[in-house]
Amino acid sequence: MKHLALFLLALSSSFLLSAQIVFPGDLNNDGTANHLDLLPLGVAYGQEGPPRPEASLEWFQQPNFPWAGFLPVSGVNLGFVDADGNGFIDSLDLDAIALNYDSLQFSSLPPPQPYILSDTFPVEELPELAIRFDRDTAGPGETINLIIDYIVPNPDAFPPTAAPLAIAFTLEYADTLLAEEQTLIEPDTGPGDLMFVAATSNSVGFWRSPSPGQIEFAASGRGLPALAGSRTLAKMIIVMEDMILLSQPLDIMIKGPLLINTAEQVIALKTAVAPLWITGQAPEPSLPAKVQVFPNPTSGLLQIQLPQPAPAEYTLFSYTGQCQAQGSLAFGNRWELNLSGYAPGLYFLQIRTPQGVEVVRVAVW
Ligand SMILES: [Ca+2]
Ligand SMILES: [Ca+2]
Repeated sequence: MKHLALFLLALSSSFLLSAQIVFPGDLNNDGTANHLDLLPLGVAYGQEGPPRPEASLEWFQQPNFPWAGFLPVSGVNLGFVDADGNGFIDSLDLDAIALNYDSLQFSSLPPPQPYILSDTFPVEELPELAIRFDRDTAGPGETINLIIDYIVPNPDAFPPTAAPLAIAFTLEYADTLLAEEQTLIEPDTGPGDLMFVAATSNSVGFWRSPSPGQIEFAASGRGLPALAGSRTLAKMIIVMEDMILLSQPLDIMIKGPLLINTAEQVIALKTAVAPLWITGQAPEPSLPAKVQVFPNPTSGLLQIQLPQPAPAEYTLFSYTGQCQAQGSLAFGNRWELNLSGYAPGLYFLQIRTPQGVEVVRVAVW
């Protein structure tokens, strides 16, 4: 009887093992490991189940015990979500996504299915994913900050059980405009409540990476609705190519945006991208406001107009550098200097203010 029980146990184990084959990093079992695999991790965060026998982070088919639980909308068994196979679903499972990024598989069991979420949580005022830049124009070789904001107009629209949890999207742009090897992504890891996957064509440490002209990004709460309110998700530091011949807009497009709540339901999302104009030549540095003097040349009173109010000191030098006159302005931003007794020639008027020193050439005739 004891032998029979053991035999039945062995039989059921092998049956259970053969009932599931996973690839570590394909947490949603859609056939590849990428940024979307962060979403199931967020939904199922903290759950426990049977560890995977002989678990490995390598990308090969691994027999597994199916877990009792499933993702609520996609129906993926949680055995897939425990990517490292240690029996716990937590941030350690991120490693399998990074290590196997962009790998493909066709032989999981059940077979891979597209990650299509058929259940939508209705909202009246849609959350927004907004891309902005720290400037309006950029020239060749210049560094720009791209900021990814996530805006929730009405946080009260979501019950705690169905509030926004995770977001994923791809940025696409003309790869001839950016020096992609210099792109850096700085996710907002300060609060510590979000997990991130950010992949660029220069991603170091990823087995594979997205194509040039694409950045794949995902952020997810750790089982908790960390996207229930507005926040900045990340800053990207991008560098323009050195050789840009034509002035043109930097067309960054947000592709495949997907926002889900803690119940794995889709929440519709608006997107917006601020304009950035790429100039074919480096733009002139913006000139600080200048001291104005007039009339110039003069044979009498010279009007001096400061770009900002006093205090200011002035010194008038001859062409050979001798001090001819000195004084200061205690209030206002305009005064007169009488040059009627000065020998004709070129003079230098030095104006010293808290903003700096400026020298203006003045001609007397
Ligand atoms: Ca996947
Ligand atoms: Ca795990």
